[in-house]
Amino acid sequence: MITNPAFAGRRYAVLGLARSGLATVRALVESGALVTAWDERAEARAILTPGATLGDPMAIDLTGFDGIVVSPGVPLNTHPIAERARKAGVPVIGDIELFAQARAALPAHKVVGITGTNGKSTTTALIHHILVTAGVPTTMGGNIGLPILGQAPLAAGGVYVLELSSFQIDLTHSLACDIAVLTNITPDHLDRYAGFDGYAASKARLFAMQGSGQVAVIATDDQPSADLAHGLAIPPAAPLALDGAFGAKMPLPMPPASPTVVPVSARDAGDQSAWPALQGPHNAQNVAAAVAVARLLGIAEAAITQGLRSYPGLPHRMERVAEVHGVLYVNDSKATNATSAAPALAAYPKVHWILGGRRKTDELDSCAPHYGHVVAAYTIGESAEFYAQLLLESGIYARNVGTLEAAVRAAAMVARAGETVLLSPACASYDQFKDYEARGDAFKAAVVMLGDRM
Ligand code: UMA
Ligand code: ADP
Repeated sequence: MITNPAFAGRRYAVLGLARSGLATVRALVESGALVTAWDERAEARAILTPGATLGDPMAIDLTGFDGIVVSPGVPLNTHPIAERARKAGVPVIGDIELFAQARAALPAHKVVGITGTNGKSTTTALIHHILVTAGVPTTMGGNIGLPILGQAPLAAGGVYVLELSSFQIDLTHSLACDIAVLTNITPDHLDRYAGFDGYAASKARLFAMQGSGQVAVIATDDQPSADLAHGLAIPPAAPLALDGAFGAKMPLPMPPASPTVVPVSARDAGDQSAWPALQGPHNAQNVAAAVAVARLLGIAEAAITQGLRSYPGLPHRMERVAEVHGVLYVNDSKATNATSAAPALAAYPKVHWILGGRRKTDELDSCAPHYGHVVAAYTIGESAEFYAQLLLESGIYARNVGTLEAAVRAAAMVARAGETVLLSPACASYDQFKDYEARGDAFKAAVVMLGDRM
């Protein structure tokens, strides 16, 4: 667990008691802080850590609190806690900000922070794997599912590899990553932001927190990412002189220095044939970013090569589940937007495509170039009818089957040997499942049932 003696005696309210909230409460209590915690779900409140007290930050007096630690899943754009905290003058922060504040008490280390719409987890896990291969003390955490405060502190010389979602960046104010990485920016999470520009600005804050001597590794394959790299690379403008009182020119403070920008591209990755778990153009982008980071950290080329070869892949990302009667079943539940479903469609020539859920956009434009690979589509969840109609209009045989189990059964009835049944939903899971992992597990369970029946 990562603790910080500087937290001792401070008062924190914690809102949200799932993975990140629980780890936060434990780390704060262990650090000697006074913690009042809450979750809207009674069952989450029931497992409160000893040493903390229960209290709803919407109901208690917030005067004197040092921070309100909010889980990334709490929608700050609509939740009234933001306004209540502002009125009380208490900062709203997340567990990553607490980690940033705890860094001073940790042995000498480096932090690599990875953000982007797609490819964050793969790039995070790949960098971590290369570091492990090279024998560097390292741990990974953040949006990848492992709260960072719950991890053991690293020995001197260690590297913390953090996957950071926009939600987590919004709750972070002082994390100056030694290396910050951007994989790409395409539309996502538009329910949480004021349009695409608001979402892109959230990603940009990770780099705004860096300073000189630190490095921004940015994949510049899409325009918004290229624009961000360009903006950082331009040297800060000379401070303007303003007319002060009595007509004197008043110098303004220099803007903070920017990090050094290292642009990378999917085109840099080279021959992918020796890396079984890193196939497809999207993984070329992830490899390019991870290799750039490894080189910046001084990792030997032999360890990088070995790491790329032996990287095992992550569950729920183009995960080969089983082959039943020559039909391959692939779980790509983590493809929660159209841009991330596109490479999965591109990867297989004859696809029975299961998609749908809580949709992020009203189009599937990035998937359209690969419609030639789709034998049939099976739509599920609250967007089932919408996407069935959209695909039918594009000339694809599509059927609203409602649930994931029904989709697996329907696809299994018609799929022929050599074809692929692919769950790559292009949507969030929250309409029918707890999260994308539960959806992927349900897919795998449905495939196992098929195997039993056949
Ligand atoms: N809650 C309230 N009041 C509210 C809203 C929520 O009390 O108004 C409670 C909920 O009941 C729940 C908790 O707050 O108990 C919300 O927790 P959470 O959704 O933040 O769940 P965690 O388990 O803490 O997971 C979070 C990240 N979740 C989200 O960003 C939605 C996890 O990212 C992350 O792995 C974890 O912290 C550890 O750092 C998951 C994710 O889906 C993987 N991320 C999104 C994505 O990748 O697209 C951004
Ligand atoms: P994230 O953590 O950002 O959601 P993951 O590495 O978990 O990203 O990959 C999620 C899905 O996005 C995968 O199923 C894959 O199909 C797709 N994907 C992975 N990397 C990229 C990338 N660089 N660009 C576009 N899509 C990607």
